[in-house]
Amino acid sequence: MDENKTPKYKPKMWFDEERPEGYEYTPGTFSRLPYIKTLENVDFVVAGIPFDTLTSNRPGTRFGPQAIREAYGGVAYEGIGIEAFDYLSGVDYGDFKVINGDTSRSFQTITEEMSKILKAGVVPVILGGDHAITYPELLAYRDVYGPVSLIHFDSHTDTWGGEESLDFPTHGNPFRNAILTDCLDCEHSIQVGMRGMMKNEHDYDFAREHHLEQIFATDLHKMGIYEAAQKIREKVGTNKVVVTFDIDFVDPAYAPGTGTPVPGGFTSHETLELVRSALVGLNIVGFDLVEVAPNYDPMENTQLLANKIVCEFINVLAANKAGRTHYEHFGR
Ligand SMILES: [Mn+2]
Repeated sequence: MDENKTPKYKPKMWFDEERPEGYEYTPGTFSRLPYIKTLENVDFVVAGIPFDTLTSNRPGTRFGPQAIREAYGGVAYEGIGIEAFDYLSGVDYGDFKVINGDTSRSFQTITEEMSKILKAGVVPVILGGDHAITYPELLAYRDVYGPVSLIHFDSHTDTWGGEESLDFPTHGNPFRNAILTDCLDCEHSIQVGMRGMMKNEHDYDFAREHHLEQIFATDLHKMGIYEAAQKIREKVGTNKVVVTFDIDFVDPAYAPGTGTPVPGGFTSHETLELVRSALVGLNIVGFDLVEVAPNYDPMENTQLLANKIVCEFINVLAANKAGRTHYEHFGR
């Protein structure tokens, strides 16, 4: 982020009196940010990728981005304890023009759009979409930054598939494909929350062969949030890091609106506290939050929590820009 950027774009409420031109309150944007497709004078953009063609189980994440936007929570002071828009400027960048059913063109669009954002020095905050989208995102990170560290919250490893996985991307193999195409610095990456859909013990072999550390859900429950946060921070160090968050990391009691839910996960509070304590102070170059399928949650709790997690991503960026090195409640 460019320290010299003047904060310019921030949420506007209907009752705000000052409304510079082009700054009208726009309904249905993320956190009531202005909907402007610009990379000028912004630290981050929120963008949707409504693509769910590569879902293996129950579809519906193409409806995720707008559902997350409309589950309005707003970027709040509590938690990290920062007024994010004192430090940041951001916009709702709209959705990437993906075409469900056309994977190759959609992937190309995702990589091109991501590259534009990254080359402008802007942090993308992506709303998915199924997890397949993270692979073409990571191709853009690789092209701009070289191999990056990854912090991957999920109940699944998403490293499935065999020799043919590059020809047959799914939402179950984005990280296999990212590793096969040298997108990741595996020695400084970590997967957290794994518990789902293992066919047998060999499902973890690929990650282990590539020295990709995993914290399983059972171990995370035992060690607790703060010890896990410390492990994540030590793993990543000062590397450039991409954060990818599959909503099914959270227990389906709190987030049932997803295609492949797995019981035995984490509460809303544990999730938010882990995000805050793990991420503040890291050299984060981008986020995505994927796999919200609002059609399986008529109560809208899933999309509300997803909205809150994304708000915390933005608070982390603000804390980083403010020069904070860690989350102040960490370990207390
Ligand atoms: Mn998953």
